[in-house]
Amino acid sequence: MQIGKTLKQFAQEEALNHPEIPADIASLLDDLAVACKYIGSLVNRAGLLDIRGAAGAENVQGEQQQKLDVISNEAILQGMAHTGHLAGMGSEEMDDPCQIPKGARRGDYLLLFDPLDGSSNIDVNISVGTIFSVLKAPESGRDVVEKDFQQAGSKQVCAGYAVYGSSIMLVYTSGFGVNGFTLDPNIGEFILTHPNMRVPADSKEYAINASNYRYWEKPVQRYIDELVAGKTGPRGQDFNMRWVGSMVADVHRIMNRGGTFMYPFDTKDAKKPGKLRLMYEANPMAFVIEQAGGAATDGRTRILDIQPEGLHQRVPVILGSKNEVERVTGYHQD
Ligand code: P6P
Repeated sequence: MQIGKTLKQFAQEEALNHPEIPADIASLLDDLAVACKYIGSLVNRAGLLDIRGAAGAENVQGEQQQKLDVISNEAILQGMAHTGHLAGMGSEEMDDPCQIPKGARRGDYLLLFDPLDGSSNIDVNISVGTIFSVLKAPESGRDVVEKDFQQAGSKQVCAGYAVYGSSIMLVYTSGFGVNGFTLDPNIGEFILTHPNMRVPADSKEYAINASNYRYWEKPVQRYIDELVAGKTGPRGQDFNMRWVGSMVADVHRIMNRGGTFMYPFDTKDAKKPGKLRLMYEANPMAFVIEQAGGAATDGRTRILDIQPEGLHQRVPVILGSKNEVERVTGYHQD
């Protein structure tokens, strides 16, 4: 009976084998994992503690904050502020960047995160997650400004997610493949259980909120029409659809068995070209998906090539099995 390789042991070894990975990323991940374990413990007890439901405030996105959104946000801010790794943080739940407190040692990295993605699912016991992205700070030793975060996703040093589901897992990449770790609650460690995760290039499964059909662009309507037509249409085979309403859950399924996740451009709200946020949802998930052999675009442009214009910028997202994502992009070019 073996314990298995812990997240920190794996990340340290990965940095030794790949000098391009900064050595302190292992410790940053290990510190972040503590916050994720704490969040997971609350999510799994939400019904027993008075932490379900709305917090009674809106976040910068204009969305109803759930109590656990606020608690999870605080857990990461407090858990990471004094680690000495960070120059600053950016969160879905906060309008402005978060400074490292006076007296705390500042580090070289910027941490961006969605502390609890899909939180509206908590009250109905559906998987939710934390999404994170690590960038190098342009300068250290000073307060951060929003412009410091506006780096293309291709500049990410590390990115990944924790999924609070039937088990708690943490999946990340530092640019040399993707590896998944399962929390062993008996010892409180994330153990390597899914080495070298890969996304198959082809798949018969797709995820999209089909109720938005009438708001999509024609190329997306065409693509989905063909999937729905199945073997009676030009694709000549049947497809299956899933939509969890929690990006982390849908992406984790794709990381395990392939498929596509789509939140395409829609005309539902002229102010929002897409629902998902570039810096702490699309970019980290695109990095993970690409590192596992998949693809991620906004329908036309590779997500990781998009030059950000703001901390909370939204983008359309089409990601997953490479051949399917490229088909959608091709239809936009027809
Ligand atoms: P809809 C959760 O709010 C989220 O940002 C993603 O996790 C999820 O994929 C999407 O929105 C669900 O959006 O419009 O189907 O509720």
